[in-house]
Amino acid sequence: MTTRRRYLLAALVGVVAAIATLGTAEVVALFVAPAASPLVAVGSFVIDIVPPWVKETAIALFGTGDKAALLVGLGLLVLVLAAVVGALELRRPPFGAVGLTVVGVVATISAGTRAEATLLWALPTVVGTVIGVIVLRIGIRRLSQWLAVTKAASVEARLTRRGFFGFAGATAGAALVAGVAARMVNSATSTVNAVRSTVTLPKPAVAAPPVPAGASLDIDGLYPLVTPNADFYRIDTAIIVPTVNAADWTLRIVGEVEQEVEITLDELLALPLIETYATLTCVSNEVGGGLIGNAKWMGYPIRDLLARAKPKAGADMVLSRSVDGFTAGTPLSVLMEEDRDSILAVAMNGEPLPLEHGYPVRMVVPGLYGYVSATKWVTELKLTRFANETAYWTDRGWSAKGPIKLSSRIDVPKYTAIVPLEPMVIAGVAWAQHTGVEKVEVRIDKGQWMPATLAPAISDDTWLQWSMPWTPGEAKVYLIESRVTDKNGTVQSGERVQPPPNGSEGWHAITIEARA
Ligand SMILES: Nc1nc2c(c(=O)[nH]1)N[C@H]1C(S)=C(S)[C@@H](COP(=O)(O)O)O[C@H]1N2
Ligand SMILES: [Mo]
Repeated sequence: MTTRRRYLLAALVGVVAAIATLGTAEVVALFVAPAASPLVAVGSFVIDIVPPWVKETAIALFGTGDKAALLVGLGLLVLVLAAVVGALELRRPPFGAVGLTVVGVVATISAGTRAEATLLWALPTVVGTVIGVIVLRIGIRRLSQWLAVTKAASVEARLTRRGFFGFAGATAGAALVAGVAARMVNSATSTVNAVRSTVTLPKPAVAAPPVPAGASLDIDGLYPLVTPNADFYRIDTAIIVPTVNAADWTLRIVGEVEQEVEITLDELLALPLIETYATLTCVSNEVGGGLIGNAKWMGYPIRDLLARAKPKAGADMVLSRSVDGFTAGTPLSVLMEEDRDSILAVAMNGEPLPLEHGYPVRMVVPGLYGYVSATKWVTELKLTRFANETAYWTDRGWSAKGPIKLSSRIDVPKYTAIVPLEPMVIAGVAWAQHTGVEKVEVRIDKGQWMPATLAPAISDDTWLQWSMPWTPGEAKVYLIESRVTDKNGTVQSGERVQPPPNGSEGWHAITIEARA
């Protein structure tokens, strides 16, 4: 084989390694952030660092195609670098791999300079580069095995040749398919995020009551009273967060109604919206678990929209459906209650819903577990009957109706903490949505229940924080438990119950050690 041909083949391996790098990075970016893709991050970096005259020339040359031109330019650069890396690896291993690593590090650093970047943003490029190096090493080894066979017509030559092309073809093919698919999802997510960031929310017609003074205790380790969106638990069946084009979004009310109703997002936003705080809880939350969060929601009362559709007598369930096919069955009677803020929410803590939490519209029903009420990316409400229909989780063994069970959690001290023999505070949260918390008690080593001090709740639909001063008397291990009583007088049961089929029960219990 001619030297030229050898290097062309080595360059081909370099290109396959580059495809593997970028394809892998796009797939990892799916799980990190779409803008953490090296293509996007390095492209944005280049736009930021080039001197103004280059930008002006690019715009003069390519007009509005300047971004496309930049991407084509970057693509060509990648091709050339890839070819060089492949050739280098054939001639002087492992310098090709070293070269690829250097390019990866440069791309990682430039991605890290983005304003929104977090440490996680390094992940797509780093993982991509590692995979690229592995592909490069294996590819060049296969090529060398083939090149080492001196008799061109031998069986061995045919086998090693096949091995080489098989590896290169399969790797490039798989990386291309996965990479292109991931790129499409990433760019859809970026587009929807861009649209979301231009949304101006209307002022609510009815603002949420102010958070009472003293509702938020200043205790280290206690979770915030209002959960920041970025920390809010996320539970759904979507492998990829659905991207909904707000301009096309509509909600249809169908089924057993006198009058089918369809509403666009602009129409929904023009209605008098209400703000309300509600603590969402997942039925899968274990005693003491974190699948619970409290936010300020803004939206339109579902009962007012249902009133337009005029549900027929006999309908007792609203089956809500999401763009991704998820369904939840909510009792119609609960949604119609005048004193319950069941809403079609468009905002969470003063921002349009984050994509993961249902952008552009989701349901929020205070007092019911998420799986029977909190449909995200909702597009349809169907009036029907519990006797006729089931929903996503009820088909999988969970109860048809899911009122949230009262519970309490100890956040401070952390379980297994080691504390000094000094005055300290025990603190946590307690909830009994839509009924309200009356009392929280704490007991140590199964002694007397002692009342905790309650911080004021924002409303009966939210959790509240509680605390109790305590001083460990001696150096030993302590068991601390808490229980809540709601305003109906129901006391949280100490009997341990697993989440299926309708929510966990039992007292949260932690052990800590006091040391002299
Ligand atoms: N479309 C859709 N909506 C959904 C779900 C889902 O899987 N798909 N999960 C539900 C469940 S089980 C819960 S607990 C809440 C969680 O809402 P969050 O992710 O905003 O915390 O969403 C509900 N809405
Ligand atoms: Mo859930």
